[in-house]
Amino acid sequence: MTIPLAYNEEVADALAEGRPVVALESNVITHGLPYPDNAATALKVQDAVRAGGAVPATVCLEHGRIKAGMTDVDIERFASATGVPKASCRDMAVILAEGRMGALTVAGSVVAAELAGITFFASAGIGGVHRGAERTMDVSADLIQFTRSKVAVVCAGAKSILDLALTLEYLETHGVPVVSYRSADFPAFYCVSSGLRSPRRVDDADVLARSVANHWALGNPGSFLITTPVRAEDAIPGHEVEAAIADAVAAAERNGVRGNAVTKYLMRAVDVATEGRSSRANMSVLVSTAEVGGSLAAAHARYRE
Ligand code: PSU
Ligand code: MN
Repeated sequence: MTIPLAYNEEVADALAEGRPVVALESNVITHGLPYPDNAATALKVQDAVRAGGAVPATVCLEHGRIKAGMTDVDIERFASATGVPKASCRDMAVILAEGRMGALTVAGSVVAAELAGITFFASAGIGGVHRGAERTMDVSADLIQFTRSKVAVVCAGAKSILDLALTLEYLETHGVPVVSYRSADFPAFYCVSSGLRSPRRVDDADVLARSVANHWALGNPGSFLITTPVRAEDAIPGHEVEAAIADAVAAAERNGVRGNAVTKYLMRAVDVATEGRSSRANMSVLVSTAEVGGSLAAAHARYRE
């Protein structure tokens, strides 16, 4: 059997004509920002993909189908609904069988993108290895799914609520390339640098497009990670968020927050603690990753011609 896919018109036309498409996650809509900012932001992020030269395909689950390209009406419905479950790769089968709405995480989105024939995916922040994972074993399924789905993932690294050094170690062990586009360091969402050097830097979009194609021509089964940092003028210095993160991690443990609730809990706590500083950086990084994702998908589509 195959899972039914529902494409919106813009995405269906682009794929049929071989034009570049960039998948976007829907978990950020339902679990990222409050309504109505979440709906407005989702539309802005889609426009950023268009500004980069590609067609956006925000992906979600509904009515037993994978939607590849949410319409504005879909986005409004997801943004205003309450209780839409976070759908990672492990959750998709049951949510589809029950015909319910599901907001796809990065892991769920790369599964959806690959099935839909979409090569590029952009997300401001990916999941990773959590701080204290040596005790909790909390490693995001995003990383594991990167070892399985052939998708080029463009992101601004991950928030420092995670252990980014361990996140890079995991990706190295599993042979997932991490390439920083036009920067030397692995970024940390709000921050231009995580303080960690990126394993590799490439400045030329065409070389990057060829690298993505080569990765799969070499027989590799998984994703190719590309990072692009927040614009320096909108960034938050790392030391300004560090105290908030340490407090949030301690509070999560104290309050017994576990499983798939941990990430949202930590992100909320840090956003509250850095309010004012974080909202501008947040918007900036959402838009810049989507725009760079669009431009790289366009370079990749040119390279394939
Ligand atoms: N922004 C981040 N990190 C994240 C997320 C957003 O900086 O982890 C969201 C994404 O939707 C990601 C999900 O796929 O959280 C990962 O959740 P978990 O850690 O439970 O795997
Ligand atoms: Mn987890």
